[in-house]
Amino acid sequence: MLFNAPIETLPLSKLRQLQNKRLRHQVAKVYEKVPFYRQKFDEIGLKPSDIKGVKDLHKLPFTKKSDLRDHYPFGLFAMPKEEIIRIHASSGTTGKPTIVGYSRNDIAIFTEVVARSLAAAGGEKGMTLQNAYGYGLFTGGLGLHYGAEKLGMTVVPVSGGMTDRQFLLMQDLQSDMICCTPSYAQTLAEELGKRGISKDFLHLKYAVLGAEPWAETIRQCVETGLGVSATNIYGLSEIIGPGVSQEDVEEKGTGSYVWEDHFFPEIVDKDTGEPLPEGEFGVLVFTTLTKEAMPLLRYWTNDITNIYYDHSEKRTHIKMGAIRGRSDDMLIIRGVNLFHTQIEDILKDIEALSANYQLIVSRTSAMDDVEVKVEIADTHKHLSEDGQQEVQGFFSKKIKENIGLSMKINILKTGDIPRSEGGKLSRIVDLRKIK
Ligand code: DLL
Repeated sequence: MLFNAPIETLPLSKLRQLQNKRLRHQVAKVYEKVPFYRQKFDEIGLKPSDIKGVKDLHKLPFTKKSDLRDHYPFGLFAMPKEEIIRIHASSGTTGKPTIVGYSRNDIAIFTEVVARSLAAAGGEKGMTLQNAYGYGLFTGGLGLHYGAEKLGMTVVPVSGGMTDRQFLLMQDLQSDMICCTPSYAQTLAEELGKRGISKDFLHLKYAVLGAEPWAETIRQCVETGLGVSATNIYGLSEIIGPGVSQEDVEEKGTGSYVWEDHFFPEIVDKDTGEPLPEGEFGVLVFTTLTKEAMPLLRYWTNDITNIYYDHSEKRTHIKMGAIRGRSDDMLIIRGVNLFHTQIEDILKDIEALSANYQLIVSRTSAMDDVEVKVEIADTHKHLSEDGQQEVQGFFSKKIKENIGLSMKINILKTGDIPRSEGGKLSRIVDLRKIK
């Protein structure tokens, strides 16, 4: 179903006109309001009036996650604090999160794009949505919540985890749609079977899955296990949250529509930054066209995919393929973004442990597991068993508190983490295969 047919089917020439107008306005505004951008423009001798439309985007510099970090927390905001009505956050490369802010109008846009997404996924007014994305600083919970309400769905804000509760509510409230990470949907599918609950007792028809990479085998497992039709929802906090793009339930496997009247996508070469032709794989870059509180020009997502028009009858907007990987070392563990530097940040305050560590990521059943191998500090090499247990417990608690994930800790003797030939210690060993 189309939530906003006039926009979703706007002829491409009209869509371009709208994007060009919005871009000119956005560029002028960031130049005026955000010293970071003004300085960047001035450095390369670029004037806002040089940007006439999206064909001039390549003239603009990229914005990267490190720029957000360097201007933490509010340095890239284009509005005074009184106009900001909500804050969300995602993981940063250091212990500090990446902060994003929304004006009242930004929240209205967020709500609109999620409503469009849920309608494309099969949602309709009157249906019940079980929202199993985490509520809080993560954009998933509240993002889906507001969009579903706008569409007229009955939202059950159960948040993530608590599998028994999920099944109870699903049956008693007759939820029509569930949204959660694909790995959690897979867990639900497997647990349902284990508990001997027949999917005939469920009323579920649709699942809206995102926040981490997934692929066709997971789709099959979830669809068969829960008796649903599962579609992809993509997004990132810096651009708005979930609802940057969404797959249509009747066009599964052909890519996700990017709501390009608000978020203009480009694909660029990961090494040179040069724009790539339609269909080629590279780094996905977004320019926000309407964001007020924290507008971003050419934001480098680090996600690798491609974009293409498939000239489907339904909508005119461009589609993006599934995310094939990332061009940085961000891991996504059970939907939570993780940089290994966050572990480093915790480690540097624990005297008994050295800075030699390695994260081993694996997937048993549907869930991701992380083991942290860390070598004991030279100064503590004679630490007793009990002492080591205590350090292990403390480290594990700090990880849970700061990152929100439980990890297995393994303390080793100096030199016990294998080095490669050059003596290099790989920080990440990712044993997961996402098919
Ligand atoms: O994950 C927003 C979201 C919430 C999307 C709920 C979908 C559903 P962040 O925490 O900022 O935002 O993480 C953004 O997650 O750059 C991708 O690497 C990854 N990601 C998000 N959706 C997908 C997806 C939310 N459908 C980062 N497929 C992005 C693959 C995804 N990766």
